[in-house]
Amino acid sequence: MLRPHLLASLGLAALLSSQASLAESRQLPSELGQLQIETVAEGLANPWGLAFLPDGQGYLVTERPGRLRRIAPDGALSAPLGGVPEVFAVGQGGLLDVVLSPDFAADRLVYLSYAEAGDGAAGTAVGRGRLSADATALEGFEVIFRQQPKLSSGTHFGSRLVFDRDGHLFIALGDNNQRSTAQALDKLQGKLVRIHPDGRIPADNPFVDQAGARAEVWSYGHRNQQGAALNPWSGRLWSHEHGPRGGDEINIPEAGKNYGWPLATHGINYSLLPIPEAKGEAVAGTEPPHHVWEKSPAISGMAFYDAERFPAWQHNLFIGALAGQALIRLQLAGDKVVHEERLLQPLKARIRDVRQGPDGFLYVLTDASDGRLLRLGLARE
Ligand SMILES: [Ca+2]
Repeated sequence: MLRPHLLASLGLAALLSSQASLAESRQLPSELGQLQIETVAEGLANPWGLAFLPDGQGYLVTERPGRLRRIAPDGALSAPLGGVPEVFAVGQGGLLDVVLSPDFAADRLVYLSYAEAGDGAAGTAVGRGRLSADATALEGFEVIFRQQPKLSSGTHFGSRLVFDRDGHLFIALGDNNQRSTAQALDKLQGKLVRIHPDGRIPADNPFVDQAGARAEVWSYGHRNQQGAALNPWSGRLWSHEHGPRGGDEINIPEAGKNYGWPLATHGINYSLLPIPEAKGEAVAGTEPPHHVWEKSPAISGMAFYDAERFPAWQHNLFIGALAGQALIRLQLAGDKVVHEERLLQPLKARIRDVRQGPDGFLYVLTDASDGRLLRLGLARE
């Protein structure tokens, strides 16, 4: 921990106490150099997902209560965009992830994941709409995926959206806080799903020919995935998920495999009682986590760094921490995690999302009723 006099000398007291100072650039020490922090925008209501519009047109950001906004390059917030679906904004539910189509320059399609009400409960849904020429609305929004059945009363919706290099759309989901569903192949809770961008199911998905299984499923036994990204060096999808009390984990999910929840876990219930289904940390027939935190940082958002701008960050993986109030930097050797550093801790901010921008800076969303979009870089020596 930094001592109070050191905080003062770094100007952090001013940063924490004065809104006006937020627009200024601040620096914090880090292992790889002085971390430079700029506030791009503030006044965001629990921002959840971030996408970069091409040609310097700014950013799209979701706010969990159900609004999609454009942030201009100068940080000005637009009015909420029209054409966004009604969301179930209860608990962890609401408007969640946002990604642009891989062919956005031609099709202008924006994909959203969100919690959707129905049948007396709620579940995660995914849809897409065309960004209007003036960027004030999504046109022709259509739902391409629904998590069925709907089982959530407000928790564990996931979710992240990632396109792979072949144009498949991966949807990382949660178990709706209904543990046993993660092992039930006829339900879409606790699954990683793979579909085509129009919602059709790829013919080579692992369970397409298995009776009683949902053909959308890519992998199962996941608890609540709030981070996923394509590894730029291997082309493979990585996802991470919240454990219960302990046991947050990263997986590199392979087709048809079982990632364990709730049979295998490194955690226990928040009530401190054992999880009834749990048989241990390693269970035959289930895949061990690629990386696990015995004490949960409560992870959300995920970005591999492969840009030229800050060579020191090359081959690192950045993950947000909510309860842990940090940006986690994981140094990789190949796929292996070899070192961890926690950044931004003096800000005492819950980090919901992290992305590498087209300019090579890292961008972070803080989860608060007055949330911020931060831009991070390393100061030149
Ligand atoms: Ca697992």
